[in-house]
Amino acid sequence: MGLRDLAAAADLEIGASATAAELDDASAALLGGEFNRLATENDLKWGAVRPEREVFEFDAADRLVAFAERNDMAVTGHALVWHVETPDWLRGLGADELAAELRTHVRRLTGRYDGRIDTWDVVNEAVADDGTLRESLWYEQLGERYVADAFRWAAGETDADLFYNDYGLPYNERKRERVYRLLEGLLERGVPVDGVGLQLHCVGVHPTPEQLRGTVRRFRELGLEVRVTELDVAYRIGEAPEDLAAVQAEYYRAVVGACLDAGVGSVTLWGVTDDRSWVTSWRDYPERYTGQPLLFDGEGREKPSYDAVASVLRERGRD
Ligand code: 9MR
Repeated sequence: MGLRDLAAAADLEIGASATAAELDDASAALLGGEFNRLATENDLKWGAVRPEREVFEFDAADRLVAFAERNDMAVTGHALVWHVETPDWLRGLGADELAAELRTHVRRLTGRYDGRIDTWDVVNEAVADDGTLRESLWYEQLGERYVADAFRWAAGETDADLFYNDYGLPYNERKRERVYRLLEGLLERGVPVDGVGLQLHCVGVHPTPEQLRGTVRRFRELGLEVRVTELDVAYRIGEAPEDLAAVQAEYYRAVVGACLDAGVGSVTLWGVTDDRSWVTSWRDYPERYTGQPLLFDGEGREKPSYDAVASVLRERGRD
């Protein structure tokens, strides 16, 4: 039995991110066979969809969504507002024009895929590591209101679940509490937020199962759904265990177990095979970090981490 069937029996969704370019790779069979959620890793970012002000480029995202439908996978659209991947032409705009472009963008994307993309990362990484609102193009020009506006505009066009997505929340208390207050404020004002996504790039910092459970509990106090949206596991060189594959597998087991304990209903890996992971193209790799952060190696072979995830799902699955 593959991961998606084991996960379903444990009441968990198991996802992976992908780009349209990977649909031509051998790993596409793993994506469709092992996972039941697909997150659009790059193809719905501003830089991909809006290379020019007048251009909307949907071919790649359309291919991903069609692939997901053929393989009976749910789709997460990632991401409507982020401080990265903002095309240069956005920088020349004044506040009113920028707000109008954001509104057009959010409405166009959510409307186009209504009924096909069931979850959107509406706002990604709006809070900085020091617990202040991140000084992005969006914040500097539009102020905090861009966050509420983006959720409201999305809700106007789609029935999809609307998520706030961020990294570092289980171990960075200042950031977590600022995100909590941000979301609490939005909910008090009736802004349509459905959930919070914990990215969980465990690259160097590995939150404990207790930190993870505590963070899930904290956000569930707000009545929000909590998902793990971008999971991968790497180590700082120098701190990396000798038996990397075995230690990584144990950590995966602990994380997925903690998710199930805490009532997380959806866990998404940030990629399928190690060779295509963002970690292997990251500027600090390979000087500072080990690679191989995922469940399948570059040849598409199942790693000990795959077996660990499968076994924890099997243990928790219904009879
Ligand atoms: O994995 C993504 C990589 O291929 C892109 O080059 C990069 C910049 O767009 O974004 C990576 O994904 C990021 C995600 O969109 C937001 N959270 C952090 C992810 C890893 O950097």
